[in-house]
Amino acid sequence: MKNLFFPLILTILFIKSVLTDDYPNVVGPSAPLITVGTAVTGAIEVGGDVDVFRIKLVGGRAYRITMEAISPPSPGFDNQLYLYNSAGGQVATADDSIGKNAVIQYTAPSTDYYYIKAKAYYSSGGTSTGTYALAAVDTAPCSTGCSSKSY
Ligand SMILES: [Ca+2]
Ligand SMILES: [Ca+2]
Repeated sequence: MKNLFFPLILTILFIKSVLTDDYPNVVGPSAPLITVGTAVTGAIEVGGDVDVFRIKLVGGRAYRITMEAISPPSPGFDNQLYLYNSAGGQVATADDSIGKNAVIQYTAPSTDYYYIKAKAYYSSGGTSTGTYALAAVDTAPCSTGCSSKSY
């Protein structure tokens, strides 16, 4: 019986953490709607968690979408952002844009809903959980030290 105890506890902890995930993992209309200019906070509760948000962007406007670790970030919390169009196609991604924080610079080609996926680099054994602030702003160009790539 002893040998079953720890796997059981770990399973219960895992299920509990999955059940308390703050935002859905799926890119689709069920993702909670956030608005440009209003920051939200969330958590990567377990390694491999992703949190998906829905946002309306206006065609021709440039946006800066930032995922920033909330101080103090757990060591190794390396956040990453993905941006998808309304059809679920990936249009931009960012990693290590400012330190370990992710910043996407994106000019929306059309007025539509887009999806933002927040996650952390995940490798088994690594520390990949933490809390973050996520915000999209209609913006001026990124200040120095930013990078992102678009597809
Ligand atoms: Ca989460
Ligand atoms: Ca999630």
